[in-house]
This record gives sequence, C-alpha cells and structure tokens, in this order.
Amino acid sequence: MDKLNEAEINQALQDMPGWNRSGDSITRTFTLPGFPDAIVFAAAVGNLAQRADHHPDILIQYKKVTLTLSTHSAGGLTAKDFALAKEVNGIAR
Ligand code: H2B
Repeated sequence: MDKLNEAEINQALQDMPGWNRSGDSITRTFTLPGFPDAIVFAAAVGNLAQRADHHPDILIQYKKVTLTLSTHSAGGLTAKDFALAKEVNGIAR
C-alpha cells in the first residue's frame, strides 16, 4: 500500500477527531473510567486490529490507552492507518 502524501495526510486528519500527527504516525490517547475499562478497551482495539490485519502500538498507563498507528511495511502513513483509526473512534465513547 502506498504512503499518503502530506496533503492527503492533512486531509485525512480533518475527518479524524482526537488523532494527532506525530512524524510517520498518528496517535490518540483515550482516558477510560478505570484500569479494567482500559484493559477491555485495549482488547477491543486488538480485535479490530486483528480483523484488519493492521496493528497499532498500544500503551496502557493505568486508565489511559495511547494508540500509535503507522504502516510499518510502507514506512509511513497509509489509508490503512486512517481506516483503523476510524474504526477505533467508532467503538470509543
Ligand atoms: N500492522 C502495521 N501497523 N503495519 C504493517 O505493515 C503490518 C501490520 N503488516 N500488521 C501486517 C501485519 C503484515 O505483517 C501481515 C503479514 O499482513
């Protein structure tokens, strides 16, 4: 899959509330009510990722879950990252 260019990345970010650009990645931190909720949320993200065969870095810090998305095989951001970010937004409150 082709890397997106700068204009495409900026355009895609506009439709992606909560997500920020960080170099070759996009990130979003979700704050859940408590640690068990954070674990359940991370597992739900894991299920989406497995189904999409596209996997984010997942950092759990107590009740915060930070997701970092990038397409390793492309060495940058692709449509797959934004597709998964959109799915994650769909399961987040
Ligand atoms: N996830 C991410 N974030 N980037 C990839 O390039 C990637 C992946 N490649 N998940 C997938 C798995 C690849 O290894 C399999 C074989 O499709």
